[in-house]
Amino acid sequence: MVASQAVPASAAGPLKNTTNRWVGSAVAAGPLADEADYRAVLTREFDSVTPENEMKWGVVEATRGQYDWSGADAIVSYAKRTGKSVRGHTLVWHSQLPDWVDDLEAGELRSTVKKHIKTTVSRFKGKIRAWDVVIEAFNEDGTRRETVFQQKLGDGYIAEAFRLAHAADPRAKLYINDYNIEGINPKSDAVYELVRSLKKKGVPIEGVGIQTHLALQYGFPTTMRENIERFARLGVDVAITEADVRIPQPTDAAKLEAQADFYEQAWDACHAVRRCVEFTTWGFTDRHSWVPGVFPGEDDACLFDEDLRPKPAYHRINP
Ligand code: 9MR
Repeated sequence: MVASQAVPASAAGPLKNTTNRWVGSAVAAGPLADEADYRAVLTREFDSVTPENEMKWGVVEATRGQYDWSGADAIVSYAKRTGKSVRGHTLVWHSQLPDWVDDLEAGELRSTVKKHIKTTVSRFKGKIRAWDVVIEAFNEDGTRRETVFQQKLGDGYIAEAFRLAHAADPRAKLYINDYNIEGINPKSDAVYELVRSLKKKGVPIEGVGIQTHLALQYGFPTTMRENIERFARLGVDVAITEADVRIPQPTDAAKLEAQADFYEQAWDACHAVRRCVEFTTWGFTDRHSWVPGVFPGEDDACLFDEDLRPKPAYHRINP
């Protein structure tokens, strides 16, 4: 099969060797274990991995007090074997929460979040380059999302999460992370203001993760570079953490070129700013992608097709 061949997809060499940024992908433990061709392309092209679901609270502690680290451990040990960096994902998120967390009253929720952060971060201490500590905390209009954490713990839950994560692994780079904050808009303004105030208070926040889930029909966020620059000026790193570009079906050659334009613009926006240190995609093959399940009628968002052949977008960023 084309995909398992040892030669890189580009004459220039693998994607990871073309830049001094981390080049990552979200990884799922299932195909990593079961599909040799998936593993081969991942190993060849990327130098960082983000567990797509395997470190989420709902996965590691679905039943209170009973931990399942099998998927997370498998990905972290793959990374060690193959010399890859790991981005930890994610500690405090309103989605994929275990059911039992919803019913806790404030005091117990606070101590439970504390235990969750301490347990998870300590377990992988020294093995995680960067953690997505809090993700998706804002609404599109820049107000705080009314999550269980916001409602019961109040505004301070974010600073608290960063302090706890830092105590558990002082060397991991700690990030806040969100989607639809690629360009300058009310939501990215809110993240900007939050980072500024946390830095001022001495909260250990070191990065902003810009997910970069894009879709052809919404156009490219043209202020992306400017936005990355303003975050960098606050004295934090920036990472592109979940890039993909959805195509309204059916896919054709023109749409694949348009997708390549989007990837190239996002790649260039990151590379224009010294403090943009990572470009991670949310999966690398259309064979396994969250997109069609969540956006019916949209698909083919990744750099490689279902047969692991590089698409025009790949060749655009690695000519
Ligand atoms: O790709 C992930 C998918 O497999 C899960 O079912 C989903 C659960 O909500 O989460 C997806 O990943 C999300 C990520 O963790 C946070 N940002 C948005 C991603 C896409 O939904």
